[in-house]
Amino acid sequence: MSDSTSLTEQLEATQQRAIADFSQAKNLKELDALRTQYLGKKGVLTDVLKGVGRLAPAERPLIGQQVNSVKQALNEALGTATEQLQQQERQQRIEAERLDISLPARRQSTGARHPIQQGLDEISDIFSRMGFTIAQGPEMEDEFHNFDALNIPPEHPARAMHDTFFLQSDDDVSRLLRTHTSPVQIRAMLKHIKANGESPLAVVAPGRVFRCDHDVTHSPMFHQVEVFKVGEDVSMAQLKGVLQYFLSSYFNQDLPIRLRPSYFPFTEPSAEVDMGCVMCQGKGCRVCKNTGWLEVLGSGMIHPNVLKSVGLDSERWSGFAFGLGVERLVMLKYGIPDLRLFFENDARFLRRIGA
Ligand code: 2NM
Repeated sequence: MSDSTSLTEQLEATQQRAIADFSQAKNLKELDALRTQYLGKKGVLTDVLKGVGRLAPAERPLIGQQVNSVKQALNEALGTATEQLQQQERQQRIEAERLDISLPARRQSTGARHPIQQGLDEISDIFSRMGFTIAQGPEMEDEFHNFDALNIPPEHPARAMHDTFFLQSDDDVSRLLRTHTSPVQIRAMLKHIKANGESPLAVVAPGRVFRCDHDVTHSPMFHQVEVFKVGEDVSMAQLKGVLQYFLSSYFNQDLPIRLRPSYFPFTEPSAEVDMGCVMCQGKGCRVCKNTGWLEVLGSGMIHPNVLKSVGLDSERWSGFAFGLGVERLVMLKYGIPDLRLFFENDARFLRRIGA
């Protein structure tokens, strides 16, 4: 057997072995190693080519051609194997990354407004729809806005240490935690008149208030909504109409209301407002102490001194005003038996009422 015959056989054997090896590569990395092993500078094919130098010059071109065709066959086989392995690896990745979209999602806890916030919002919304402007103000007040401007003189019992949280103050003005949201009303009136001059105004002031009082039915921090309207011919009849509409709207039912004479320093005349008992529809029950009526808010015609204190001509302007406790109204709406539930923040309670 001549040298060239033996080289030809070696080349054929190499080609077969290489193609078989390529097709059995398990991944692209292995395939690349095989490519280097056969076609690399120090590879099998180069080794075979080293034998060409020993051939007679006439035999060299033929072997050269064969080497080229083996290279071509090997490259083709490499291409095919590469594609197959790429396809296979893509398939494996898709399998591994597969998501089970039928699996139920983990529940997200969304939270909810506190029942009191919900009450504040609902009540404010009703007045907002009637055309009242929503106003807010500071929880730390001075005596002018919380007391003087509201016709509460310095000797008035509402000013006693007993009721008011007084605060340490840097200047000679004494600071306190507001005992009602009326100071917001005073600020709203002053601001409105400064900007627009004496002119009609209707405001609702929801917010947190503080009184030094703590027992089963009183919390030192609670919530109020106060409402007023000032105009040239604002009457007690309008007051009663607004109250009737508001209470029926909040409790989602037609409710009778009645006004009983009362006293507040900032209104004259003043009236307590009762509504038909929502627990027994007025028939008499434990909640209304068998009267069929529930006392829900205080009201009246704004005292001339209050109008004067913000610079309104009390001969020309009149106004109605009222204030209510949010905790009490929310308790009546949802049949909540104990004030303390609002402040314990037991998630089970909050979830039942909150939205
Ligand atoms: C009440 C009862 C009666 C009231 C008065 C005012 C203001 F600032 F306009 F004069 N705001 N709220 C008022 C009147 C509040 O709460 C029981």
